[in-house]
This record gives sequence, C-alpha cells and structure tokens, in this order.
Amino acid sequence: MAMQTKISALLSEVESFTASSLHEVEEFRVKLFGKKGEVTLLFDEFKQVSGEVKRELGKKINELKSKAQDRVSELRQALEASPSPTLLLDTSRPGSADSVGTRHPIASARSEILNIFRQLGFTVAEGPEIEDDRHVFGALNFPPEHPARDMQDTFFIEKREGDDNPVLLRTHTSSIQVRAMESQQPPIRIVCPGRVFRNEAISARAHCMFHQVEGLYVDHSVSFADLKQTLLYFAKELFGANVEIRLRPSFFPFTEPSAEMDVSCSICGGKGCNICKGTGWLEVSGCGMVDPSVLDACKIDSQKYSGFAFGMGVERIAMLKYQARDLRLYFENDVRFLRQFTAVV
Ligand code: 2NM
Repeated sequence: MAMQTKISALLSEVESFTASSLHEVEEFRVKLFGKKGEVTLLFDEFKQVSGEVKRELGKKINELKSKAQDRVSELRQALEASPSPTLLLDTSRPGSADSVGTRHPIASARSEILNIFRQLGFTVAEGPEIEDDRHVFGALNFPPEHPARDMQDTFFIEKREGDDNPVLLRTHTSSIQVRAMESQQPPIRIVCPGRVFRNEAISARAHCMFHQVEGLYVDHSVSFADLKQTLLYFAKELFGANVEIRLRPSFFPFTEPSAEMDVSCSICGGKGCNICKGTGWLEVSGCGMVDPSVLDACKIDSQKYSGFAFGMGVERIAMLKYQARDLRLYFENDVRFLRQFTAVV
C-alpha cells in the first residue's frame, strides 16, 4: 500500500477512535507507537523515502503523529476524570447485601403476647389514647380523690374549674375495656394493647409513656380458677413449659380480689440471680376479679355476670425475654440497639 494511503487510513482511524477504559486507550497507543506500532513502522519506512515527495510525506506523518498523541492524551484525561463504566459494571465484583430492617422488640413482645391470647379465643380491641376521666377512672371504681388522678400522675389535656369529666391521656388500657363493656353484653373476651401515659421522671426504670396489654373476660360464672388457668397457660407459652407461677394478694381499685402474678425466674430457673434479685421469681402481671361495681357502671348486670381482668407492661416482658434492662433503650431507636434483634420475629 502506498504510504500516502496508509497515512490517510490511520488518520481517520485516530479521529474516530473512542475508548471506554484506560486499558483500551493504552492498547491503542501501543498499536500505533509500540516497537512494531503502525506509526513507528511508517517512520521506519519513511527513512527510505527520497526525492521530492519526502517533504510532503514528512509533513503528513508528523501531522498523523501529533493528532494520534493528542487523541490518546485527550481520552486518557477524560477517563481518569470519571470512573470507568467497566468498573461500575464489573459483574465479577462481589455484591453488597441489602440491609434488612428488624422488628422493634416492643412490637415483637406485643405480638407474642397477643398471639397467645388469640389462641385462647380472645380478640384484640383498641381505643383512643386521648380519653376522659370517666373511661380512665370514673367507671373503674377510682374514688374521686384517688392519688392516680393527681396532676403528678396523669397528663391532663384540659381541666377546667368544676369539670367533672376532664380530657386526659389514658394511664392504662382499661379504658378500652370500659368502652367494650359499655357497648356490648357478655360474653366479652378481649385483649387490649396500647400506649399509656404517666407523668413520671424518665430514668432507666421509668418513662412517661409505655405499652400495656390488658385482658378481660366477662361471662356467666367466670371464676378465679379460670383466671389462674388462663395466666398459667400464658406463662408457659411465653416462657416455656417448665415455668411455674404464683399469685400474691394485691390491690387495684377495679378488681376484688386482686393479685400479682410472678413467674419462676427463667434466667436462673428459680435458684436466685441478680435479674430476680435473689428471689427466684419475676413479677409479670397484675390481675383480679372485676369489681361488681365496675360491671354495673358499664351497664352489665353484676348479679348475672362475673369477670376476670389482668394487665401487664410490654416493656417489662421485653426486658425479661430479650434481656435488655435499661428502659430507655426501647424508646431511643438507636439502630445499634435495634439491629441486635435480627433473630426475633
Ligand atoms: C391490671 C391489673 C388488674 C384491669 C381491670 C380491668 C377492667 F376494666 F375490667 F376493670 N381492666 N384491666 C386490670 C386488673 C388491670 O393491670 C395491672
């Protein structure tokens, strides 16, 4: 091929050349300027040229050389400035796994509790967080001067002079149960989860908001034995078949008799440890027979019907099941805490 033709062919090749990686640019440079490169060979051939064409040809070869060098450095600069598409699309690179969220331990404990009672035929009922005095205290046999109604314990939203039914934040989910008893006749078998609010200083052991699940069963001849058997079933489902329970006498305005349920410590198996403070028992739930005056206040005939009720703190259950003991961890939503619950459903 005549040198002139070779030069023109290479010139158009240089002008149309593009590269998508630095590697391709380098290959192109070697193809032209390497030891056996096409431009290198042209210069060798040029040495044999003589006569009047030499001048003309020399100009053309030099023009090709500088255009090719410009093209190479131009492409190199462009690729160094932006990441190489081949790197972005490197299908052989190991993938980065998507991170999967975890359920909040309070949500897990709540559904564990509710699912056990669902198995026993309880249905889930919810109600408003902003309530009135009648549903939180009045119908539940709290005397007018009961300390729980005090400003120190209850967040009032509106309390006008002489108002006998002020608006407030519920301090327990019993208000849901009052609403259920007002609106339907027995049999009633419900569990009521929800947030409750108490005016307390925040610490490792207390918060002004926490979660409760309360249960209520009202029917003909419901007995304390029914209550005890229901709570025993619940404890075994939640903490394992080997757990034991005990009921200690207690007091609540809305139940008579009232009791506190303890379960044998799942950490030490009842021998005594720092979780159960050496007693071998953990307090889990308050309970009792619904006071007849509560049934009557909700228009349920206490001569015909009886009922049991119980209540527990979801944070407390979560602490015992998942062993994170500072309450504040459950409210701060620090992902370093929450990510540890990948194994909890
Ligand atoms: C508790 C402990 C004992 C309770 C009572 C009632 C109602 F509405 F039937 F009167 N609801 N929940 C109850 C009884 C709650 O929580 C520690």
